[in-house]
Amino acid sequence: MNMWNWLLILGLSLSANAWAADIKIDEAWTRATAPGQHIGGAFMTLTADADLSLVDAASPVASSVEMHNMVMDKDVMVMRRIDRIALPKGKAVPLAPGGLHLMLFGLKAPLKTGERVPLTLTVRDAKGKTRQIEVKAEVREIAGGMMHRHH
Ligand SMILES: [Cu+2]
Repeated sequence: MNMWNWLLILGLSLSANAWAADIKIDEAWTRATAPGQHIGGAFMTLTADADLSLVDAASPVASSVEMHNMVMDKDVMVMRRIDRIALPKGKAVPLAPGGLHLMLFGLKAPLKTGERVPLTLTVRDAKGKTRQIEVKAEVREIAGGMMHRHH
C-alpha cells in the first residue's frame, strides 16, 4: 500500500470520529427562586440534527443537576429521575414545567430574575460519543411559582 492510501484511511477514520451532529437549543430558562429555596427547575427546547441523547447536566450554581420526568402514579403526577432524554433527529424536544425538565439541587444562592445561569449539558450520539454543550438559561419570574414536590 502506498502512502496516499494510508493517508486516505487516516482521513476517513478521523472524520468518522469527529462529532458531526449539531444541536439547537431554544428558550433556555430557569425559574427564579426565593431565599432559602435550594431547588430550581431549568427548561428549554432541544432540537438535534441526528439521533442523540441528553445524558447529563451540571451547573456551577447548583451542587447537582438531575433530569426528571413527570409521570402519573395512581392519579397523582409525580416526578421521576431519569438517566437520559432521547433527542430524536429533527424533533423539537421541550423541557417544560409539567413534563421533562432539569432540576437543580443545592442552589448556592437564589436565582434572581434576569440573571443567566450557565448549564453544561452532556449529549451522547448513537455511537456512544459524548459532547458537552454550554447553555445560558435566563432566570424568569413565574407568578404562582408552582413548586415541584419531591418524595
Ligand atoms: Cu424535578
